[in-house]
Amino acid sequence: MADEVVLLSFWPSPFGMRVKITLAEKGIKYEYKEENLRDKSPLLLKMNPIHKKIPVLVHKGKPICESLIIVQYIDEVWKDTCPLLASDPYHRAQARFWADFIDKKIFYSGRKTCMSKGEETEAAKKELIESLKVLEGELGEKPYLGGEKFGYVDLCLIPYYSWFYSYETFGNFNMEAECPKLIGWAERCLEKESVSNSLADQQKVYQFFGQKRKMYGIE
Ligand code: GS8
Repeated sequence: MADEVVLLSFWPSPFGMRVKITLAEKGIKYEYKEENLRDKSPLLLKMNPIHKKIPVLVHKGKPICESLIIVQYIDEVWKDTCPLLASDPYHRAQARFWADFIDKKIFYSGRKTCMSKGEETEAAKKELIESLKVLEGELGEKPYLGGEKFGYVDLCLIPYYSWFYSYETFGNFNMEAECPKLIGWAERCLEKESVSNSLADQQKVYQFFGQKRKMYGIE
């Protein structure tokens, strides 16, 4: 029911996009509330008083915070439709390892690539490309990071596709030349409506970073 599930998010956030994909995969109807992170709503402050960050899922009035925890919560509560984590404990542990790797390695180096200049950009870009290549190695010849079908690790990483154009433009490199298999994987993921309908537009994200760079005097 629409009034049972509410998502508080901010459109360019890869963390928020993860939750949108998960809700779409499960076919869950929900109310979406866009947050202004410069003027956070009383609801966000009430629902996530510790970190005051999006995304927050509010289910039957109760908040769940942190994107990976939200995705796992949804997978556990709506367990009969389209399971995202494997049932085998070892495979679950492996998937959690890679999600953790993505959180530690991709977000910050990617953001720095878009929000810095000179040597700082070069260092961030190097870390970003190295980490993406590690993920490409993990993908190997499989269609998805989750194996034969789209799963938890795929939905953790694919939101960064929305940032790829910004990475290569601000970082001055070519994603497809550096990580061709990852681009093939991203295109495969995008064939799914749950993904294509949930991702932010690459050009819009680029404009968003452009504005932020002006605001922070990086240009
Ligand atoms: C990260 C959420 C986050 O950084 C998760 O949900 O997985 N580990 C968390 N959210 C950012 C927006 S995305 O850059 C946020 O809400 N920032 C607001 C602030 O820091 O004030």
